Amino acid sequence: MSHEMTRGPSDGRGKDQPAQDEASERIARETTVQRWLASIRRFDGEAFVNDFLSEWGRMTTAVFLVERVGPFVQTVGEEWARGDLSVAQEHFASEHLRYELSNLWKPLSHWNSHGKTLVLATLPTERHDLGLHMIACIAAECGYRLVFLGANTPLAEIAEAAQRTRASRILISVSAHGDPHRNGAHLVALRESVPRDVRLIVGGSGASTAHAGEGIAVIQDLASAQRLLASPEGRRDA
Ligand code: B12
Repeated sequence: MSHEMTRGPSDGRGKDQPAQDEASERIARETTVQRWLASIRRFDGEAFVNDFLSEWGRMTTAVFLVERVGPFVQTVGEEWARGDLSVAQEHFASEHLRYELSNLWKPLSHWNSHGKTLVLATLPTERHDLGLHMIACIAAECGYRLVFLGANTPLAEIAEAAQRTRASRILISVSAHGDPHRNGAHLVALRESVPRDVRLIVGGSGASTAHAGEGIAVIQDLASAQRLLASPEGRRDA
């Protein structure tokens, strides 16, 4: 968790204050998710985007991703799985998220054109790329130039892109869908096809500690990734 994510009252308020703050934050999170869902249900992209950007303006990007976007994506997945959200509504939500998240990280990445380079991709057959856009927002804010390959990328091409751009790290997002064994085999193959000094970082709800190994780091949450990418140590070896 970043400092902003965990900060508590420092103004001498009562001891019940943190619990109250937590409760009001939970309510704010849930009402935002419900408002966003209502816009998606009626295919009202303008209302969704206005609300999305207004929430983003109220907090740090990391907090916004963890406290707003993550819970929203989770709820979209649950409602879709229950049949309470149609395929069209889920697609509509995903398309808007991809576009808006890209708009958050792309200008920063261009601004960082002289920064260290990271390659971002999902493994073959993995079509879920929203987690990749989320980590892209964090990485761009930390000063990196991003080479975003997106979903379902052949391993050889991820490796080639990393080599050609002299990337210091490859970030891979793995969703809850997919075969962990096959993903593990892909990661080992990718690891073997890039030089040792290129770090491989794997994240997302489908990333398991079983995937970690020599030269493969597993980071499951955005806050830890932010700490790693922002730390002087991380940036020195990046
Ligand atoms: C949107 C969506 C889709 C869209 C994807 C569109 C897109 N552009 O991404 C489409 C329609 C394509 C789709 C397809 C499918 N989907 Co889908 N989908 C989702 C949904 C709602 C969001 C997926 C997503 O992007 N998650 C990724 C991020 C946002 O979440 P996360 O993995 O927890 O990542 C977090 C962190 O771990 C971190 N992180 C993520 N990546 C990285 C990387 C690094 C390096 C780091 C440090 C951190 C990090 O950031 C995130 C924020 O905290 C999920 C619901 C869910 N809860 O995820 C279902 C879900 C993943 N899908 C599911 C299914 C079943 C499918 C399909 C099989 C459906 C079908 N029958 O066709 C296909 C499979 C497609 C494929 N081959 O990949 C299931 C999987 C269940 C399971 N355990 O197998 C889910 C969980 C829905 C559900 N509740 O049942 N899906």
